[in-house]
Amino acid sequence: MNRLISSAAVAATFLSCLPSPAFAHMTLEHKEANIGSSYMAVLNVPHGCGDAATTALRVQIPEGFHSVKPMPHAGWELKTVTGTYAHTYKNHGSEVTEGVVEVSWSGGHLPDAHFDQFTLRGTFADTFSDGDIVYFPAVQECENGESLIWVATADDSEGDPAPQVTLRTAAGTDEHAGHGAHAGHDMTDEEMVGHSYPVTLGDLEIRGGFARATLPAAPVGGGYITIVNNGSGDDTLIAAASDVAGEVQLHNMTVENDIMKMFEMEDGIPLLAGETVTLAPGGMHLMFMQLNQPLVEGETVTVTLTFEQAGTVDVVLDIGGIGASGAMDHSSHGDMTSGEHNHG
Ligand SMILES: [Cu+2]
Repeated sequence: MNRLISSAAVAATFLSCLPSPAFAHMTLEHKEANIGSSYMAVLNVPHGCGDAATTALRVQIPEGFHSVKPMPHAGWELKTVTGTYAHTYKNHGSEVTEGVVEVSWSGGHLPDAHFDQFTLRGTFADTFSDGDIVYFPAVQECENGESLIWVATADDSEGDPAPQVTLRTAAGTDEHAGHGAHAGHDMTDEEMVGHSYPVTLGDLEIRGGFARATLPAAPVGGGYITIVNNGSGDDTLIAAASDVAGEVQLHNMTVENDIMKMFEMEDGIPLLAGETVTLAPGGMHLMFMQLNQPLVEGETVTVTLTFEQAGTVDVVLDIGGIGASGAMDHSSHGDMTSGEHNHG
């Protein structure tokens, strides 16, 4: 009944689910940075994929780290992706609304026996709070076609840990402790709530929709929703579709012998009367196959869901960070005491 997904592309994306030997992780050389100051992000690449040499490194720039300039690396092709920031930042008095959101170095050859550092410079916005941890999700590609996916954050155990830096209030500027720290956000209530809204279709209520951002050229992505069946009869989510993907499949994950496997739920997702079903990272998910565009943090993706009984409805999913763990990422805007700036 359930068919294991064997696509190499999918396997590569979820390689990080495999238990890895006690390798050193990709880290940032400088573990702390000052809020409102420039920071030299030096990424340590400690090893290849097994014995295979590293041939590319892609790094996603976290929201709030603006005015980014990468350092070229001899023998590697440097590329950047620019985009609009989720917020407006101040840099030496002028407003910054867009900039580099992703950096890649490719076409190089770093043998497993060697070690290297890749560097970019930027500025942490003064909207951060003392103790915030900021992640630089990264994907390391190797000559054997394998990838190491360094995207896991503190509240999300999927994948290998993303390189991280802890932010500190620069000496002598205590204003960040107060509400003034948020002055740069310019957030309205609507923006905090996000674009995703509950949708009612017959007896079904669909809410909490979000997707995870993908790296450019990533073939697949994941989407998540919560479905409440308020009716007295059972229903089944039987299909999903989206303009951004050639196909959207209904997936689940299981762990067999410590290996996480993903499979298609070919009979659909059962929605029993009176029950709530949550699609969430690590479990059931909407799988965007053959993505024809990257899922960009801060944007939305519309998914058409088809139910056996209730019919068809469109839902809007907010696109969170590459390691987003839920639509609740939005609520953290109002509570900057949470450790992570995950500006959805
Ligand atoms: Cu999947």
